[in-house]
Amino acid sequence: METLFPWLDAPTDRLALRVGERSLSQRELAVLCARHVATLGARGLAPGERVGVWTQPALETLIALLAQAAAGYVSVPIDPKLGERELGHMLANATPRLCVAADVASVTGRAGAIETVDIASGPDRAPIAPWPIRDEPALVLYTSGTTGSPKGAVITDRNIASDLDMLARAWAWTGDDTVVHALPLFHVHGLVLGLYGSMRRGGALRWVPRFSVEDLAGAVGEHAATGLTMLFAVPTMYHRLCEEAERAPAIGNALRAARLLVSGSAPLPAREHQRLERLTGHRAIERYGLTETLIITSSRHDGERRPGFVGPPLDGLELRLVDDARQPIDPDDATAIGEVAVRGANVFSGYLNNDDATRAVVDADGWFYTGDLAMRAADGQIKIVGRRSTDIIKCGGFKVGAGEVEEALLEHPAVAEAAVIGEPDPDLGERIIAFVVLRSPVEPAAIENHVARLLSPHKRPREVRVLDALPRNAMGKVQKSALRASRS
Ligand code: MCA
Ligand code: AMP
Repeated sequence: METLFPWLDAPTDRLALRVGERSLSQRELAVLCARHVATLGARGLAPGERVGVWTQPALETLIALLAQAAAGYVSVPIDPKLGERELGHMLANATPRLCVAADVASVTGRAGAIETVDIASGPDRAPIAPWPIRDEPALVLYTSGTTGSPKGAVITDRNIASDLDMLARAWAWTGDDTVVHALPLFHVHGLVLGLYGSMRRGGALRWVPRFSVEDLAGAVGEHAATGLTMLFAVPTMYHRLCEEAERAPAIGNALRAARLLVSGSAPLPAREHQRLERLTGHRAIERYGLTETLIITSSRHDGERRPGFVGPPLDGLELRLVDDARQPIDPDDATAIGEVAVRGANVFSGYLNNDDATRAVVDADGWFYTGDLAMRAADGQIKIVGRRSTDIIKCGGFKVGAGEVEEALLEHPAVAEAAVIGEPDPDLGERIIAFVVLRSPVEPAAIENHVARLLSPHKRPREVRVLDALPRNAMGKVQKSALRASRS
């Protein structure tokens, strides 16, 4: 019988998790996981049911997310910084029976009628009964589209296991590795790769709940001094690490001691890749994926790490580039651009309560269409060159739909029209810029605060520009290219 985290049946005294000064061995973690599952059971919850997890910066958050995956519960991770509009949508869509939190007091009342209880607050119980992988839901992760509210991607235990095992082969990832990261736990990168990846291999995770250059580099240096260490980070974090390492060689030296530096969630500019190598001696491993597909390409631990490329497809899935009619383009033409399509056990089972959205991205043959445009070099390396829709913005590695921000702007009584674009930014990759036409005078700061109340902090426009009119074409459609051109 295959389980997600095989060591849970026979835990040892090896380090499993560390957050700040608190650490847990596998044996201690197994006890706390069992206690958490007993807590859910005492509330009448059975495996297969959805449980909201407030992803607060505490060791307990990791315990809940691990225990629930190990015992067949469906976790719905909730960013504690969600604005009220997003939170309301998510809870109405996922309808978790219960929420759990490390610090219940700080979220009291936020989930409306849904009760929130302490993680692992029950009495000690027997170990978790081994739960076989059955291709049943394990996670609902919310991800933005071009319009409307975020969609809940349902990811199964089989999706997680298959993707993590392909990555283990690509990176020679074993139980001897400690992963260090400072990523949030409500997305694939920090949760599936960071937590579930380390735990599937039987290795350790050092989680830095709030990113700072010093804390992250310090944690890497500490673990790398005694064992194999991989750093998982988004390009914005590598950018900030490099900026500091230019001034403080200790930062570069801490990273130098790692086994692998892995970058993903957004493009790592070739220039940054080369700067990172100069400062740390490491060529970063770049990998590419989506919430719905998990990771689908990566450079290999023993292969070429070519700046500007995201490596070849992982062994074990099918990837092809297709034209506008979703027909494969000539695989031998290294200059042809096509949309990335992927098929395999890693592809999600659909969006929760949204079959139309699922049908729009998965065809009858099981191919998932990513919306990303790419070229494939003669040796199979993939280069991401853009997106089909310019209404998707990647800011600090977070995906933000322009439409969702525009809807929030339009809810402000003084805003008559709104258009949102992503503008290139050396730190964030892209920064969110809003253009508005007003029906009554108001300070741009008031509009920003209004969006901040409704949506997460990373969806807030960095700048709100007031225009007399939005540029529109003959059909009345806003010309975002003209807005973009007005900034350059
Ligand atoms: C932000 N702030 C603002 C505004 N915007 N304040 C005023 N006006 C605004 N418009 C605040 C923020 O809330 C924050 O406040 C402070 O300004 C700094 O913000 P920022 O520059 O954004 O930096 P940061 O908060 O330090 O965040 C940078 C970050 C973060 C740590 C790199 O973007 C991050 O954690 N990214 C990871 C994203 C990720 O995990 N993506 C994975 C998706 P305060 O300091 O008070 O909070 S999964 C995926 O994509 C696929 C599968 C994949 O490939 O991995
Ligand atoms: P998300 O919806 O947050 O899962 O974001 C997925 C998107 O992030 C993909 O469709 C890509 O556009 C982008 N992405 C992830 N990794 C990379 C990468 N290494 N290079 C370029 N884009 C990336």
